[in-house]
Amino acid sequence: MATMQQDGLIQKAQQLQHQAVQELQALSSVKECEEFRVKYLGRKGQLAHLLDGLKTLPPAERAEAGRILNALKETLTAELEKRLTQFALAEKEARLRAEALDVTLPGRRHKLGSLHLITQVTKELEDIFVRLGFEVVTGPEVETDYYNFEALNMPKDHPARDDWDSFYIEGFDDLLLRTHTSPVQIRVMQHRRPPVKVVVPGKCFRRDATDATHSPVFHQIEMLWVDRGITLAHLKGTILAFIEEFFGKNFEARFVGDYFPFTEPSLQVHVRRKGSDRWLEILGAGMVDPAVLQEVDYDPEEYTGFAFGLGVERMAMLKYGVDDIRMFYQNDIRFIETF
Ligand code: FA5
Repeated sequence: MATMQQDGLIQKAQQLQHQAVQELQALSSVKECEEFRVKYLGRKGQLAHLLDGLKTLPPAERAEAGRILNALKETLTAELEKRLTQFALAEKEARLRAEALDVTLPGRRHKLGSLHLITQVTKELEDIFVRLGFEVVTGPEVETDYYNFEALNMPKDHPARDDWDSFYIEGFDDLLLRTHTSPVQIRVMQHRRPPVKVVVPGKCFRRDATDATHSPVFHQIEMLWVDRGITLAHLKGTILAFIEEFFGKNFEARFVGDYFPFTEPSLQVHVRRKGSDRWLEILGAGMVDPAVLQEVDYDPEEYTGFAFGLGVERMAMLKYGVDDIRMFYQNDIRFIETF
């Protein structure tokens, strides 16, 4: 027969069970399950509180009351675990659903950049010259007066210097931004004996008025071939070969007499699309002047050579039908994307 005290405890246990089962059914998340566990099954929870009450029972009754409370604890724990597993599973599924990739969505396109047309044309020309047996070398953009003028047969008072007016480096009378790639001819020949067969791509700078065919910064490719027995025929043959290779058969070239202090004889080359009435000057050329060969200790009786310097922008303008050189530098994306 149950005593009063035991009755009280069992009654409380039943109330607790009733309330807990109701709450269990209302649980809706893992978090709420955790709160439930603390409230009922935790160290300071309601069940622990009832278990504490066992101490107040007479020893003979404790066993029975303890069994009831332990059974309740087991029931609540098992139910809670069941709910917890359900929610954990549901929450995992929801998370996976949220993270799922929709592989049917169209991808985001990344725009691929490309080389600037001037760089493309420079590379294309370098490739042609390399196939013709030339080696690519480069030189400094800031030059001394000696390499830019003096060694190229243009002493200080030479009037031809006026054609190549440049930008001088403040505080250094002797230093300027090179006006052409020809100074690299001297730099190469000073360090090598013939045969010399090089091409020199690079930037040049001039105080030229800007117009449709002139820019104060532009690109040249210099070509130099010095060896025994080089003649004007080699010069013409090489120029015609690379022009045909670069432009194809729809263009034609003409040679026109010119003057450069560092070549003798000198000439310039014009190119036009067949059928067009507009020629464009693309390069200056000539046989290396004996005075230049002597400057680098080559014997002009033994060696001869030819050189030319072509304007890369002009080549690109002709081939790709660009009417104004300024288009290359304005960075208009519609123009850049065309090539
Ligand atoms: C020279 O610069 C000589 N050094 C070329 C040379 C080399 C002659 C070796 C003989 C032997 P010129 O100033 O003509 O020459 O320039 C050569 C080419 O560079 C021109 O035909 C033109 O295509 C290009 N060019 C010259 N100035 C400009 C400029 N301001 N803007 C764009 N292109 C230019």
